[in-house]
Amino acid sequence: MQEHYDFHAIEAKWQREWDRQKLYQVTEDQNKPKYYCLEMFPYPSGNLHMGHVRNYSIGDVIARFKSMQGFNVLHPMGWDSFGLPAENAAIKHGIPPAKWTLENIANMKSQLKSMGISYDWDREVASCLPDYYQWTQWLFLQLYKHGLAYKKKAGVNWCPSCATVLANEQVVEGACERCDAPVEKKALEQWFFRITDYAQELLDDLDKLPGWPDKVKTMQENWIGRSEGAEIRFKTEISGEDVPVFTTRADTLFGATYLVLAPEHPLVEDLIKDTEYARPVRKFVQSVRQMTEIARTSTETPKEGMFIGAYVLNPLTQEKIPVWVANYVLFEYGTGAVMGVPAHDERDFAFAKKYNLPIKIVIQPAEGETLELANMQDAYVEDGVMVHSGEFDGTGSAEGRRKVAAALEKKQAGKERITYRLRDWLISRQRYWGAPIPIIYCEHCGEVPVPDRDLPVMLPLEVEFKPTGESPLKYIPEFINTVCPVCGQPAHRETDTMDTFVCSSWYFLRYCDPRNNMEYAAKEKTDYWMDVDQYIGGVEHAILHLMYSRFFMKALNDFGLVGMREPFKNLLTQGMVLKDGAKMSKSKGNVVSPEEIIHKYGADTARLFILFASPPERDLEWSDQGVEGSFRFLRRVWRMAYGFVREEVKEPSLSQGELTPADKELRRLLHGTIKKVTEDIELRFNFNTAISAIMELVNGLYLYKEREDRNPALLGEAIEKMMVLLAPFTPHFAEEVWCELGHTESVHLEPWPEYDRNALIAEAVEVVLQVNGKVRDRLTVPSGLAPQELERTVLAMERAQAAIAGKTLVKVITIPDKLVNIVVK
Ligand code: ANZ
Ligand code: ZN
Repeated sequence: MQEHYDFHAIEAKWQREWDRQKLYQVTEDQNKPKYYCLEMFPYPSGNLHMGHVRNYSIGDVIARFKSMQGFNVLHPMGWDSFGLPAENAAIKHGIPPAKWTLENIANMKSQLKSMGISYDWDREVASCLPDYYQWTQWLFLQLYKHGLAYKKKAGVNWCPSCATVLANEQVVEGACERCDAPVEKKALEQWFFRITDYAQELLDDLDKLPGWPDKVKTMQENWIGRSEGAEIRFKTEISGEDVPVFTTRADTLFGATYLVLAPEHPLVEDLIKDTEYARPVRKFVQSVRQMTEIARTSTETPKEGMFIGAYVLNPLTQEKIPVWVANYVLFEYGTGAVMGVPAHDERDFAFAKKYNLPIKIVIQPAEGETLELANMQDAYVEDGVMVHSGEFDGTGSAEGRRKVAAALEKKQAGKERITYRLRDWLISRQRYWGAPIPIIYCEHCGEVPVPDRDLPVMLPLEVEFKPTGESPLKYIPEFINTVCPVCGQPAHRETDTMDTFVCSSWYFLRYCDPRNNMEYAAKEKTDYWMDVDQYIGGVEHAILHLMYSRFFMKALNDFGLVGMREPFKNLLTQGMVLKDGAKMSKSKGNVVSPEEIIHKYGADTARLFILFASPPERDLEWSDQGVEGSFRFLRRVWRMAYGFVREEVKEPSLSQGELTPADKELRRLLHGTIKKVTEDIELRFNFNTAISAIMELVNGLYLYKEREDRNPALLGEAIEKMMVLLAPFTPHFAEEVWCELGHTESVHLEPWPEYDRNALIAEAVEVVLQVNGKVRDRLTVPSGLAPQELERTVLAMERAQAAIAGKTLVKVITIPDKLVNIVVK
């Protein structure tokens, strides 16, 4: 063994060796319990950042620990490698997206390898490669065939100057990120997945995920946005057409003084056609369409609206109320129309004040002051008692909602209804670097799915990015022109590609069977490995990625392709890596590069620091001293091991009977550490406290090592066990020392140590109990108790209590491990 801890040589050597031994390769093994440990696969931006390092270090501890506990652990890695940055790089630097992406993957892979993570690299997948996206396309077709993928016109962000569709992220304060032109909404044919079919189940099943953080479940719940209310159908005064509105407050129906249609509502045009309102309303509608949804729903945005010259009738009172259009009503939510109840809704109140619409109080507080119009400054939005509501007067709000809905239902003018905020998932992108949507358009046969045998629809690699802002696919005749699979006539391909969230909604299934070229994944393999036992990633994916993956799982289960309906049993969302209190980011210039740290201290030090500095869910403050401290700790352990290997003769273990009190104390420390580390990892993922327990063990070992009467066998056993405990955290270091201790098999194949319960119990001794100097009894107590501890222990014992019963305690004299003398009066 070398005196110097040469982490460079050690880490490189073991990485090679593990690769050679295929140490982390797994196959299905029915005789072992499985454990699927998964970290969110990264976008190959080119370089690992500390957030990645943290994510993968956490995952690696769990994977290694579970494997040592005897589980058959699946721990894969891959690349979420379609997406816009590759196209931007192509436009900027003229490098083809495929080349740019594959080079980045190669670079990040070698960085990942230098961290010594226990991935089964044979299962690596890249979503941008045909052997992967073939199955993304196949899954699209499965959804299509089951009616879950469909096309419809939808409003998209449109930059008129670039003549292109923009993603929401590319709209900065209502303007195009690239050219600053104001962004418009434009209706284009788009592809959707019908995730709303699963809205209720996606909500209900959150209750079946006790292993998910509550905050993530709450975010999903809010995103789904279930709202209970009623649909109420007003009728247009002249044509008698139905105008349904969605409301959560059917109890306020008698207070509706106007009705608002979303500007996009098709009825608007019907009602204004050939009237004097046509021109100004169209102009207004146009201006609202240009606003983004965020701007429209923001409380900051002034509410704007316009009377459109038509009236509707209240279904219960037949009262005639005016119809308006306004920016604050969204077409995509509910029915795209609302009844305006200014007295009981904040927005309606502001709107009515602004446009001088009547305000009618129809709910009074159950207790306290009665509302009066004259001094109302705000809407009264609480529940209360219905007034000015005909037969419903005196009814409480909650009951009133049900009764009004029932009355409407009788008249066939409404019913109770549940609405969700969740919308269908818009998956088409007018982009090049994504999985082509496998659809063909034929003049005779219409929309034709590409037959399975013709998959994948290959993404052409030789492309030119023209400054039109449109997808280059539109300019590649060889791509567009094809023949119809049904009639054999010339036809053309869909040029839209899929949202990259589609690729990442099923990658965890592909890992179960990554090289299968007959199926997306064999069911017997997904049956063995799924669900993911532990998923680890950033909270930024708490909504979309996790929701989409859950949707996929449910749909695939309905198609009979997988055996379960939820993909991720347990979820750990790790905190951010901060420097000087702010998130590490290029724009803030406070980035510490993992490569540099690994170069300077080695991967084990980097991992140890990150795992020690804070528990996984919390944010982690970067500290150069902390890194230095972790490095010093490893050197200290190294010196201990080195001293042992050099100086001590290895002897067979001694039997318990021959152990000195110091030996026993060391065993107590060792087994206490095993217990603590095991529980900290297993029950709480508290790697920081697990590591500090190991640090205390090292201190104890140093003290023990100084003793003349030290027992080398015991010391050796403790150092060995410590390497096993360190193996998940600092895998190269532990492996090297383990090897130097004479082992020929990897420490990572070692079973996780069990602690010895008996070793935890302190040894017992007999002490003499005296009362006023006279021997009364002999008592058995744990050895090594300090004087006050001994006093407390003895006084609590029944036999001591009996000896002093009825007397007054004066004082207690103790001699540790020997005697307790109680002085009484
Ligand atoms: C009348 C009313 C009276 C309302 C009242 C509220 C209070 P949540 O809980 O978010 O579902 N609304 C319905 N559809 C809308 C749309 N497309 N765009 C904008 N607003 C819409 O809220 C439902 C309430 O939001 C509905 O209940 C409706 O206003 C409004 F005292 O109807 B309410
Ligand atoms: Zn055809």
